[in-house]
Amino acid sequence: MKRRNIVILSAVTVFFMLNSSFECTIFNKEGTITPCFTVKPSKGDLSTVFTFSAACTTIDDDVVTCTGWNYWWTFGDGKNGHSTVETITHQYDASGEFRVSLDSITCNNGGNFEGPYVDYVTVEDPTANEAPEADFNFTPDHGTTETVFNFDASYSTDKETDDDMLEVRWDWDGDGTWDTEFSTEKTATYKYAENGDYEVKLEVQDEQQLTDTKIKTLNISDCINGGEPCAGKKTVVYEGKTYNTVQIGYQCWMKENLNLGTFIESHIPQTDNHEVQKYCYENIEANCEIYGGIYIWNEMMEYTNNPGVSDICPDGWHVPTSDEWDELAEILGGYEMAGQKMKSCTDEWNTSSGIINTNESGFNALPGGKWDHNDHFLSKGNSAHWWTSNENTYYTNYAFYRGVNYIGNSLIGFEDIGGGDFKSYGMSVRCIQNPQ
Ligand SMILES: [Ca+2]
Ligand SMILES: [Ca+2]
Ligand SMILES: [Ca+2]
Repeated sequence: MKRRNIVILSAVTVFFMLNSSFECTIFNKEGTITPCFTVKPSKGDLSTVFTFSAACTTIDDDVVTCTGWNYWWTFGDGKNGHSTVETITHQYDASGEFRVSLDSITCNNGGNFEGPYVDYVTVEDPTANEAPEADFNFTPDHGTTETVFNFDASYSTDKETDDDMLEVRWDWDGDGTWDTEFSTEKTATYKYAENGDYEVKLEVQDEQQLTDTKIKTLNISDCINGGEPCAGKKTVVYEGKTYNTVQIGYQCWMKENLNLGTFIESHIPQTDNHEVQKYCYENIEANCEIYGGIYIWNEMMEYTNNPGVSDICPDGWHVPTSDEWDELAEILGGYEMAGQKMKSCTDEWNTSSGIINTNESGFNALPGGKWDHNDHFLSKGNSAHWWTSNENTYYTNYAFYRGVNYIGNSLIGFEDIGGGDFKSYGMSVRCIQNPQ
C-alpha cells in the first residue's frame, strides 16, 4: 500500500502543478490536500457492510473558503458513491477483490481535488472455503509413564490453506483443556504422568478460522508386552490349531497353552484310550479356546514317564522339564520376579492385589486356574498352573508344576520332598521347542 501512496502523491503534485495557472482561489497553495481513506473491515463476506472513511485526508488550513465538500467514490463492482461527509458505506453482492477509489473531492463553491486514491477490499464467499481435515499419528502406539510420545499432525489437510500455514493445537490428556496454543508447528512430544486410557484431541484451523478435530485413544500402562516370535517359526500349526511362538532368551516357547484333543466333561475320567482328552474350565468348551485344555499328568505324558520325550506336544516340541522351567526363571531374573514378566497385562487377571503385570517376556500367561480330582475347577482369574514333565520321585503320585498367581510377582513351584501336586489334578500344558 505504501508504494501506491507514493504514486498517488506524485499524481496529486502534478494535478496542482497543472491547476496552479487556473483562477481558483480556494486552492491557494500547492499540495494543500493529501487524500486518504481507510476501510473497515478490510476483509469480509457478503454480509459485511464496509465503511470507507476519508477522515485521514489532510486539508491545509489555508483552504478555508469551501462551503461544503463532496466525496466521489468508485467501489470497484461497477457501482459509484457520493457523500457530503467523510464516510460512506457499501455492501458487495459478489465475492472477490475490489479496487476502491476515492476519485475526487470537490467543493460546493468550486475547486476540487481529483484523485484517485486507491485501496482494495476483499470480499469472501464463505461457501468457497471448506473446513480442513484433521489427522495425526503418534509413535509408539502405546507405552509407559517413561515413554516420550511423538505426535505428528502433518497428516492434516486443507483445500485452500497451505500445509505450512495450517495451525494446530493439542489436548493430549483429553481433559477438555487445550495443552498448547495454536501453532503452525505440526510435531510435538508429550509424556504422560499416570497410567490410563487417554483421548488425544487435535484441532486444526485454516486461515479463515474454520476448524476440524480428530480424536485418537492412547493407552499408558505398565504393560510392556515384550517378546518376539522365534526366528523362522512365527507360528506352529498342530491338529488344526495355530499357536504363536515367543523367543525368551535361548528358549523358544509356544505363546499359548495347548488346546488339543477331545473335550469331555470333568466327571468323565481321562484314560489311556489312545485319544487325547481334555477338560475345559467349568466344562465350558469356549474356556479351552482362551486358556487351553486342562489335562491330568498321565494323559499329558501319554501314560509314559519319559520327561522331555513322550507327551502330547507336537513333533519337535515337548512338555518342559523342571530344569527348563528353572532356566526360564533364570532368564527372567529369578523365580521371585519371573511371574510378573510372564503374566499377561489383560483383564482376565484379578487386579485386586494391585500387582502390575508387564508381560515383558511375552510368555502371556493367562489365569486359567486348575481342576482337582474332587471335580472342582479352581482359581480361574487368580492363577495359572502348568505341568512339568517330572514326577516327584518321593511321592510318585505327585508331579511337579509351575504357576503364577495374581497376588505376587513370582514364578512358583517348589520341588522339595512334598512339592508338586497330585498327578490326578488337571493343569495347563505349555510346550517348548526341542533344543536346536
Ligand atoms: Ca479451508
Ligand atoms: Ca489437556
Ligand atoms: Ca486319553
